[in-house]
Order: sequence, then C-alpha cells, then structure tokens
Amino acid sequence: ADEKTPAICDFRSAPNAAEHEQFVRDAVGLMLKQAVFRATDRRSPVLNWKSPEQLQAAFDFKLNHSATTHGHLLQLIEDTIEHSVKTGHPYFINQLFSSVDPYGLIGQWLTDALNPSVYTFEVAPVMTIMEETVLTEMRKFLGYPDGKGDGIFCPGGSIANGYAINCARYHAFPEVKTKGMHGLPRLVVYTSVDAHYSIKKLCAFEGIGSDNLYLINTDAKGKMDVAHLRRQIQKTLEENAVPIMVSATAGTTVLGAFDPIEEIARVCQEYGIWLHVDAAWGGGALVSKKHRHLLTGIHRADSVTWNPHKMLTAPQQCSTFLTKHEHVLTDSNSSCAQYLFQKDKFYDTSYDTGDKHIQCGRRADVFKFWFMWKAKGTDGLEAHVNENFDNAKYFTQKIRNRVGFELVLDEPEYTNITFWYVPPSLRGRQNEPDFKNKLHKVAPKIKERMMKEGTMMITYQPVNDLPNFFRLVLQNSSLTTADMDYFVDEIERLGSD
Ligand code: ABU
Repeated sequence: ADEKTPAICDFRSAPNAAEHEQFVRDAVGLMLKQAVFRATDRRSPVLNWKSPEQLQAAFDFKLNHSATTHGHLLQLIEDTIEHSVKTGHPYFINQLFSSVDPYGLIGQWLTDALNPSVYTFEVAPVMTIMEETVLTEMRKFLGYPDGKGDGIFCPGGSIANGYAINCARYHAFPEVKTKGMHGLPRLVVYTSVDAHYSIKKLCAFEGIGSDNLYLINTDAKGKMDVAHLRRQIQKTLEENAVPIMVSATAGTTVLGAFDPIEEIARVCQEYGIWLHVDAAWGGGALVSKKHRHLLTGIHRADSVTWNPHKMLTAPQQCSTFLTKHEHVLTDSNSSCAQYLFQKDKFYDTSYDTGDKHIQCGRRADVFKFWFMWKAKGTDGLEAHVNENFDNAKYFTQKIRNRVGFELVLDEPEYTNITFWYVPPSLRGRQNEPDFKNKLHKVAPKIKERMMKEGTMMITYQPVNDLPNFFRLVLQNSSLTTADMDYFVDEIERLGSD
C-alpha cells in the first residue's frame, strides 16, 4: 500500500484513494451548499412535503447486492436533503430544538471524523477531559459549590431522567443493584401532570411501574401544586409505600412552565426524598443573569437533566445528567469489565470514566458544545438566551393585540408561546355549543396547509379539555422581530377562511 495516501476503508477494489478523496470533498461541498446554506435561507422552503407513499415512490430506498457509483451516491445525498425537513431553517419552530450553529456543526463533523468512543482515556483522551470540564462548569451554573458532584453525557433527556430514577432508587436502597426489586417495598415517584412523558416511560422501564408514578396537579400557569404533592406523599406513607423521587420540571414541554423548585426542595428535605429537576429545556435560562431566577432553588436538587441541544442549540444530540452526589453514578452502574477498565494500566485509570454509564460504546457529544462555548464565550451563550426571551416577549405582545389570536397563558414564563388562532368564520361564535369542537380542528388544518406549502412548521396539541392550540418555540437567536411578524401573518394567511 502507498503510505502517503489516506486509507479510507472500502471493501470494493474499484475506487482508488484519489477517487475516495474526491468523493468526500464533493459530498462535503454538496452538504454545505444544500443542507447548510440553502436549508437555512429564508427564501427556501422548510420542507417539500410528500406523503409516505409518494416518498417511497420518489426515493431510491432499496438496498442492492451490487455496489453503486459515486455519482449515484452524490445523487442520493442530494435526494435525502431535498426530502428532509430543514430543522435549521428560521421558520422551523416546531420542536424544542432548531437552527444550525456554525461552531456546533463543525464540532459535530469533527466528532464524526475522529469517531471516538468515550469510555476509556486510552481511546478518547481529549473528549474524556473535555466532558469533565464541561460538566463541572454546568454544575457551577446549578450552584453546586465549585461545581462538585458528578455527571454524564447521555443519549437524550429521557435517558437522563431514567438515570435520575435509578440513582434515587440506589440512594434509598443500594441493595437494588444486586438483588433487584425483589424484597423492596413499593416505591413511588412524583411528577406533575405537565411533566415530560419520559418519567412515566422510565418508571415502567426500570421496574417502578407506571401506576407508582403519582401525578401532581398543576395550577393555572402549569406549575406543580406543592400542596397536592404533600397530600400525595402522605397518601403514599399511609399505603406503606416509599416515596423515592420528586421530578420537578424547569420548562415544561408545552407551556414552558417552571415548577417552584425551592418550595418542592423543602418538601423533599422534610421527607428525605431525592429531588430531581428535569431542566432539559429550561436549563438554558441558567446562563442568563436576567432569567436564571426561574430556576431558583436548583442548587438544592440532587440531580438535574439539562440538554444543551435545546435552548443552547448544540446539534442533536447533547444531553446531560448532573448530580451533586460524587459516587452515586459509579456505585450504581459500574460493572468493571476487565477487557476495558483494567486497573493495571500505565496511567491514572480514574480517567476511564465509561463504567459509570449504562452504555458501553458512546459518542462524544461533548465536543460540539465545548467548541460552541469556546467560540462564543459564556457571554455569547447568555446573549443568545436573552435574545430568545426578547423575541418571545415581542411575539406575545404582538398576538395579544391582534384580532383572531388568543393566548393560552397570558404571561408565558419561557420562550414557548401557546395560542389559539380563531379564523374569521368562527369569530363572534364563542358561545355556540360546537365552538370548541370547531376550534379544535383549526390548528391541524392550518398545520396541514403550511406543511404542504412548506412555508413554516409550528406544532399544536390539546391539553386536558383545552382544544388544539399552537405552540411556538424560540431557541434560534438569529430570528428577528420581522420573523415574528412573518409567523403571525402566515398563520393568518393560511387560516383566512
Ligand atoms: N423532548 C422534547 C419533546 C418534543 C418537543 O416538543 O419538541
């Protein structure tokens, strides 16, 4: 083999190293042009809608026995971009993630080029130290003294919440690691009715049982009702079951509400219950001196979920689980595989951090976020968050005064703004018996129209007995007030009948 040419792995004999190199350059150029720059241009559509059947017919999904050409592969890249939703587009405000951060993107691409697995220092030296550095800085934002404690990057906020349940259970009953749930009393977890569905899923997955997740009422602003929490804890004790964890939410998925952490912490302290805060979405407010008061009391939490891929716009995915307990992750999860975590290595093996995770092979989600943080500084992250709050305020004020728009929460706390759009044909008919049913159908119809035209993407949902309403989510700080105006005008245009 020619030692000077890159040894890119390919079983086929036909293409040579120069052809591989050209292919990689062409593919990257294509991605930059179509998936980054065109996909974030306001003049381009957010999506080109095709039904599943139309997409099956239009796209070459089939896998074949024989190899295909580089030309065809480049065409497939182009087709994939063409038929994908451009989640980096300024008019994609559908989910709790959006936008393309240039530093995050390059961080993601470098991570993939290096392809490390962050379990041992020997294969991921830079990423290992970077993880500990970033996690410590994030714990400082929580208010843990000197950022002490432990933490991990994990695949999504749901899994981070699952780590919290496991740590809380281990903390109360360490024997669960070896003996399992056998012999343990019935354990109970608490979260609000507006909390993320992962708490329920993970209670089921980890053997707590979804019936043992006690749902706590919320008030008119979507915040946990602490008096109800107290009553549910009392009920648990009367049932001879054991309360193990309260999961408060900082930034609920739909309404963006912040549970009163300080008050909940007092209850947890009184009863000796692990306090977890799911700040996957709302954690971003911690970097803003102006808005971090929303999470007052978070320093008292035993653990926290915080996803930099949400408000801080690191590329998917970038989720963290943080805890003030220095040993609980290792104690509850370690299994000491001899083929990875040999104790007789020639370096300090405390840097082999992989055993505190339940994953083995693990992507280095830290680099993109560390790189963004380096590029912008903490001040830049703060300015980004403040800009989103400002846009949210502008949008809220705008629709408050606009005929046909009605806010669900009059004063949203975060950058989720929830609202109904009442089209001209329904205005003035609020007192008619079928008004609610008719309004329930408005948001799905407008959503269908916007997706078929590709002009924007915003989500909708019902909550309890409230008919479907829109949820606008802001975390792309490159948006302007003109974009806010566009969203209002476009919904009005699509729902003008
Ligand atoms: N974990 C995020 C929930 C999905 C969304 O509303 O964007």
